[in-house]
Amino acid sequence: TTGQVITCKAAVCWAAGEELKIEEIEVAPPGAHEVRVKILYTGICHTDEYTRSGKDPEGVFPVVLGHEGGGIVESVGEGVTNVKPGDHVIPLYTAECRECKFCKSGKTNLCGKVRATQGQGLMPDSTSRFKCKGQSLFHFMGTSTFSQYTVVADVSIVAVNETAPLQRVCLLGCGITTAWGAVAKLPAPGVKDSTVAVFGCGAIGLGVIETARTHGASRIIAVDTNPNKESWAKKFGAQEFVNPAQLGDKRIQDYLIEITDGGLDFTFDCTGNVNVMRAALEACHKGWGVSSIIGVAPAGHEISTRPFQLVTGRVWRGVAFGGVKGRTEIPGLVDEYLAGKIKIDEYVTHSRKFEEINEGFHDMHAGDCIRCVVDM
Ligand code: NAD
Ligand code: AHE
Ligand code: ZN
Repeated sequence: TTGQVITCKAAVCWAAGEELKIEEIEVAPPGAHEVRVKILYTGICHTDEYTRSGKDPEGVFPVVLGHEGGGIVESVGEGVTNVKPGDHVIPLYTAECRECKFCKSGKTNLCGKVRATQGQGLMPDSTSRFKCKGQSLFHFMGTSTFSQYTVVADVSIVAVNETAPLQRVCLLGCGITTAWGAVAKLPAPGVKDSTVAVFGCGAIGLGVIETARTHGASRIIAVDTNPNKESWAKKFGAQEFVNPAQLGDKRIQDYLIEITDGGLDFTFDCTGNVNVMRAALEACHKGWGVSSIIGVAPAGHEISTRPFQLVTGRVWRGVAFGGVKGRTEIPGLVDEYLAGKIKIDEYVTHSRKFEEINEGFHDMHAGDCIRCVVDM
């Protein structure tokens, strides 16, 4: 069966730094090994704002942003076997082909199959499925969930339990999974009986705090320059909160080393600020402290520290999508949410209609928003 072009609404970012504009767009049918999805809900992640603002070196425009979505399969192209029309699905910005060198290594969740074209804003055949006013639009992160219909590669989608509310489990498409995996997938024994400091208490940082708590961390210190985040951090399981802006001349890393008898076992950067990344590394305990970078830094920004910090046994690492293999692991995370073992509802502070998506971006800047879910 040859599919038809679908006309629907999408939020288009025409140029870096511009607000999104709701436009009527045309969405081509899925090609071979592609899936067309009706997106019902999408979260807004700080990474969408990062690319919209022009700070992403991979940013291309005009583009349909969005990567934290939930929807229903509308149609599938030739050769698709992992999902079928009607399935409830979560698009995956980290694909899982199970065939490439990365997937077969057993060492990483990064997949090589579609990443190159994904980074160029294109489908795997190097073309786009989106058109607006006769002009081609770029895809984003292989997902483009800010459209009522999107097309994704079959390796970039997973079906989940249909009884799960998509307005909640869409957040497993990025933020909550990222945070969960960054902690839960550390090599054993992980954070059990260990001290942890979390820099940045947005959805990512709060998810790290929550997962550190459920995985038996003995002490969790939250760090944020926004004083309103103290109650949030404590609600999710931090015992202590430090505002680095209130330490006078003292550097945050020196303060943390002082109050922890030499530094933390584990630290996490959930800000994307390279100075914070340095502080998080240097707040680690000599000999064994491990610092994970989760935040995404603007184009041109680089990290630095004295190599002596690493020579003396601290480890600097980073993690994308929590190290999670989406097709294999997301269905289980959805079931854990349904069983009450993973929080999602608690992160949703704002809900917006599609027409108000720009307000959703403004909500993020206001500082009292953890996650905004947009009803498409
Ligand atoms: P957010 O903006 O909601 O949260 C960031 C928090 O950091 C805010 O509470 C802010 O007050 C705090 N902060 C800012 N500057 C600080 C400083 N100097 N010291 C301490 N705290 C500071 O963002 P989010 O959605 O939680 O995302 C956090 C970061 O993670 C972003 O950079 C995002 O792009 C990135 N991210 C990465 C992945 C991945 O796979 N690696 C996945 C999702 C998000
Ligand atoms: N395009 C940026 C890199 C952005 C980045 O690091 N993205 C994370 C996910 S952030 C989700 O909110 C990621 O998955 N990275 C691994 C990958 O393959 O992109 C740049 O600097 O070019
Ligand atoms: Zn994200």
